[in-house]
Amino acid sequence: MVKPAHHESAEAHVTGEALYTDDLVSRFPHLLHAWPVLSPHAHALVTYLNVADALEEPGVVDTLLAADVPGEGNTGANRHDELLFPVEITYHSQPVAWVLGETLEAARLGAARVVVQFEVLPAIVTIQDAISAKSFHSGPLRIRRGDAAAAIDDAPHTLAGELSIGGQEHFYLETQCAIARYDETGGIHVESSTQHPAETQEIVARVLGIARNQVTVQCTRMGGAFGGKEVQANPYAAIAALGTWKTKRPVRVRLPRRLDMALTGKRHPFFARFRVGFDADGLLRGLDLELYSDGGWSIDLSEPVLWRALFHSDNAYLVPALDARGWVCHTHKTSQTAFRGFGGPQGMVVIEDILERIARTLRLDPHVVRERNFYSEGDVTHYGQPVKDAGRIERIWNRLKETSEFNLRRAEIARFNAAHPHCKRGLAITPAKFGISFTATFFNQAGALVLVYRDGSVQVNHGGTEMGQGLHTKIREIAAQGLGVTVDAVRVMPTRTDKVPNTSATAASAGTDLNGAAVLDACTQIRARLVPVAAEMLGCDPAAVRFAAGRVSGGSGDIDIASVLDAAYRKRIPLFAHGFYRTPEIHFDAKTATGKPFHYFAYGAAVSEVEIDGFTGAHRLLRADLLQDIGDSIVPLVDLGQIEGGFVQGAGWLTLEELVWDAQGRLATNGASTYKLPSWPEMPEVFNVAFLERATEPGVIFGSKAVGEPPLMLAISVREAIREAIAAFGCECGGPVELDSPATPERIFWAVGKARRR
Ligand code: MTE
Ligand code: LUZ
Ligand code: MOS
Repeated sequence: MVKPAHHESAEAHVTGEALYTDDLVSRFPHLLHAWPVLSPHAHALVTYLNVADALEEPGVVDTLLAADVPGEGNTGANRHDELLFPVEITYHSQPVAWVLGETLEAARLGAARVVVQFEVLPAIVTIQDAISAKSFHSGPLRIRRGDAAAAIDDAPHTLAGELSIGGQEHFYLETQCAIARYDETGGIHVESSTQHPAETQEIVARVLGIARNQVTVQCTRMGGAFGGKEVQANPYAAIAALGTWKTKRPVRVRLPRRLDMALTGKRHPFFARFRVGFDADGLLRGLDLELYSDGGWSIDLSEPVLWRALFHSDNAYLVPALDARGWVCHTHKTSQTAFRGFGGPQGMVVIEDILERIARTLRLDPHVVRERNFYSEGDVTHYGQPVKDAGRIERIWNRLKETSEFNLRRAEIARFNAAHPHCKRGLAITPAKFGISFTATFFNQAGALVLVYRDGSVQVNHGGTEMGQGLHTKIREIAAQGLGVTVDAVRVMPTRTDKVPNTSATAASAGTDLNGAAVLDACTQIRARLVPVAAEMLGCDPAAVRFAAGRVSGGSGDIDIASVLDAAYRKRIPLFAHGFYRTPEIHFDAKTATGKPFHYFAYGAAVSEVEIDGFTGAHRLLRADLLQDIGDSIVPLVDLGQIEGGFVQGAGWLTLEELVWDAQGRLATNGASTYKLPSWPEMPEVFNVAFLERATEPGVIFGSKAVGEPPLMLAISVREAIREAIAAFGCECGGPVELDSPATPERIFWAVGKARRR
């Protein structure tokens, strides 16, 4: 029996031996700790700043201010709109200055003694206020197909509505962290918990005003990232590097939880407004959609996030005429950023919300209206991309309905609900289609550097970062198969900018697709060089040479790969290679909003069953059945973990996790005590996960498919099951269930009351 491969660091994770950035602190003597001076206002001008008192604090070594920046004091990756030392404060708790101390405590006490005066300005805190004030970073972004207004006006039925969707805190277990020092040759070395070491290197070089070749960034692994470290690791790496530049000593920045939550961006809250036209069968005719995202104080990744929301406002459905427009609101809040799904989940929640409203208006079952609107083979999306493998949507749907006993359980639940006036169950099935590739086409490239030693052991360097998702585990499998060595012979090295340059963020679920293909490219080159050497040693035809698990065979011979490597070395054949991959055939024109932005789609579906208590609005997730298309899995146990974790994280976003900002723009939910995360009691009592069978994906590494983000959107079934249960409190006469997200007990309680009054 083949031993199921598990995460390469699983033992180290659970024994505590796995090293994260902050664990390296003890390796750097004379290290200084940095602490920020925070603004107590969301919008204000800094009128006076004096650090003299702070420097009197015992243990305080230095401070960092705008005048200390040798390069450009701006960490905004694209628009250069993030001053490291702002004169105008644009969100609550924004750092004004940093204090360096021999101990964290000294730095903290020093920061408290920095004197800052502010002129307070009015703050825009909500999306609604931003819309009224026309306070936008961007917009409208627009994707259109056909004449949506005419299609809606001509439709037999129309509906209009609104929906608010809350944001989400990443709550990675390891908060933002960086340690900078001078390296042995006078360059700046930064250990950073970053998904994008090349960009962290770029920003550090920018702030210090030096060339990128003077900066090395390394990421050993992250204790979770979920998009939160796609760009937002950069400013903390820059502060650490600036501190090192000024003091010539190693400097550590690590945000404790409270600061991480107050300072760093989250999933974008959205507000949607729609008008939809449909026929008596519930078939969509036209949709007019406005999406407003809350971008916070800087643009960050808000534009591509909004694009992805617009791309996914169809989910798995054919919308014959669609006019989708989006704006990024500029508010005085944290700068919202990438978060698993990257705007896709928000777009998909909106269309699923609309389909339920259509179904209940027509007194049809929501699942029937959903399946009637599915894409079929040959359809194209509103941005002009053919929906390849559209047939998989229905295949997954029908299979899951069977395995989850959907129809049988619907009948049981109807009986349960009839017998329980104050407690209702709901069952819902929802599909998910998620586009794989960075929508900014140029990001879809990757590099690798594979080093083979004469004893048959291997070091693999690639541009991807490990955040718990198992990328290194998959890369190890790929390299082992690609070279024909055992998995144990392969060591995946920490990600470093001096091994592979100009890399993309590990994001968009494409880590394995991109880096895996680059690694395979390098392995294939090395193997091709070994074939003639092995053929000569084995006395066989080169075409007959096989490499597997550290052995090389051909004809009747079978030898150790180390002997082939040694012979190749003596023939002066290089035993290392760099690999490269670029995703073929993708393109997108933002001006016309058409193209083929995605290499392929990842499909899935989920059935969720919930029970809600009419007195309290509390809900329980009784059972979840998921079916995800992951192609031919490279490491099934890792993929299973991704599907379970993604689903639970999505359910948390849609039902438990609520960000509350007060009227002054202060985040009131800045710790685990006030921000409710999913935990054991919130796990589904029955949890069945299956992979779609016969699902090889041609044109992707080993026929596999991306899995990191897509399962999160299966959690929309939980929200829809809750709406089913709420509807069950009402009469047969139907009517849409209006429910803003997240579906907290409070919102469910009020929605139940509304349903009961009908
Ligand atoms: N899984 C774990 N354990 N930790 C994470 O931080 N991030 C998710 C997903 N799964 C994440 C995770 C996000 S947002 C993405 S884009 C992908 O992993 C990135 O990795 P991949 O491209 O290698 O799948
Ligand atoms: N990051 C990005 C992403 O820069 N572009 C994307 O399209 C994307 N998609 C998902 C997650 N991160
Ligand atoms: Mo993931 S949101 O692409 O880092």
